[in-house]
Amino acid sequence: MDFALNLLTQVLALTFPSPAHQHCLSLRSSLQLENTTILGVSYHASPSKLKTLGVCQSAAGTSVPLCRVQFQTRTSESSGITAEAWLPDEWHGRFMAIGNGGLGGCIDYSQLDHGSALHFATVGSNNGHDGDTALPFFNNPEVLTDFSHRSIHVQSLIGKQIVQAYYGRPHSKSYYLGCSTGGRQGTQSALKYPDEFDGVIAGAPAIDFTHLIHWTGMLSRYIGAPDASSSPAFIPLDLWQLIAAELLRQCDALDGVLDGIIADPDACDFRPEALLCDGKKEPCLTQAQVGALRKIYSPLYGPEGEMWYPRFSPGSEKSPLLSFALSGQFPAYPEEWMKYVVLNTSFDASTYGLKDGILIASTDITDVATFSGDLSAFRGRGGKFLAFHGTADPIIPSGISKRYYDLVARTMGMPATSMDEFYRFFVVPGMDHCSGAAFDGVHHHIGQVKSGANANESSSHVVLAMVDWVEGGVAPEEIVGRDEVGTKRRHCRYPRRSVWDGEFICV
Ligand SMILES: [Ca+2]
Repeated sequence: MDFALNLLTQVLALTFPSPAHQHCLSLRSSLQLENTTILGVSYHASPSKLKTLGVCQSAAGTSVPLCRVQFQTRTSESSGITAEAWLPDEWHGRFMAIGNGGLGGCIDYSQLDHGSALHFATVGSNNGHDGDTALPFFNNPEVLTDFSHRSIHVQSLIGKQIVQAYYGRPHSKSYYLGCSTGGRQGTQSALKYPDEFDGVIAGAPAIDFTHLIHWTGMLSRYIGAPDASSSPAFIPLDLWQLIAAELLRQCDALDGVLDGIIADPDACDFRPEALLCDGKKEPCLTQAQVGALRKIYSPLYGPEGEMWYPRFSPGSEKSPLLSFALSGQFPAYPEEWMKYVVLNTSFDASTYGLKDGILIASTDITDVATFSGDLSAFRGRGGKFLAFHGTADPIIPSGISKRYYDLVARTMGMPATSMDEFYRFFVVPGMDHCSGAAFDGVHHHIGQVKSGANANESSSHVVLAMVDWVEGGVAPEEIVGRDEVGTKRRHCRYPRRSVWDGEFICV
């Protein structure tokens, strides 16, 4: 019966398309956009499974009635982006651009769905190349430029024109939502294209990117990659459970409550010596393994002793993403960066070290680093910046978001009370990279991704909180996170910290 009804609905829709449907399809012939080819226009009245563009995933889903526009825009003689605009029937007048992850190259379909379900006209692109790889950067700085900063700019420029053409009026306010590389892209947009967005939400940003790439390689080298099996410092992945338990023993209570979460990793002065083999306890760590841990849990410094990158975040050891840099294999990101961006085609991971970090930083011709502290133009046009970062993130430590906040405050000469006016950073205790958690019972739903646990009030939803801030002048004091069963926990804005006093409070 359902099937017959469904079929009837589809036949009727094809025979008698609704005005929204007809208007959507008319974009095929009416859209005239600079340097742009329209790849496809389709209308989806009910939740649909879609065939995707690119190589990252084969299918995606819509959840609200919308018009889908797929397009390609040239960004130079030798580069271009592939992008999609999802234009919901129930549009609240707002534009949203979404970012990418890793080495880019994947349209984030789940966030297109998230944005359009929140009634934003939402646009995402492939970041200028297909696939999560640095290979397309090889001998093509224009493709690297798209990755560094241009793809979000161009997808927004064209996306806003599509919005105007479809709805017959321009958007009211423009927003950006991204995490990881997406967090870096949002930060870069605020720095380089300050007029593009009224509100930027930057999660777990891959800022100070050149040092991040180097740090990822060094983490791996500390335990002996790529010849880990013969390295005395190698720590097999199953031994990390022991390290995680010892870290909790030493640091869980520092925030006032034994809950399996180290709310403030900065306060944790980990002493791995406690796990040294002494002939009595098993399992245990050798002197070489303890030495590797000391390096992993210390910041990374440059040749002059200058701070390059924060340390691995204590409390993130149970994450499934731990193996990203600490499997014993040399990680793909620094290896590809050395080969295809630094152009060291005879790259040898077994000699990777400081010299490579210097090379990565000194060959950054497109400013992929994204680590300027001058957001004055963005602030001057009334832009709002909302950052969030989980403390159990083993790929990008939350220390980098603190470091950036401090850099902006110092560069612009602003105390925290003035920073609050345009830049708020929320630390999310126990959250893994961008979302999720390494173990149960953690509050990690703050509206950054579409989830059944999202509440529809702005106090617990970063996107709605940003809308209130930009359009209502109501800045978020704290963000309330939720777990799968809806239990709440308050997440504090930096530099305040979350501590237990019968309940979680921000001090
Ligand atoms: Ca705790």
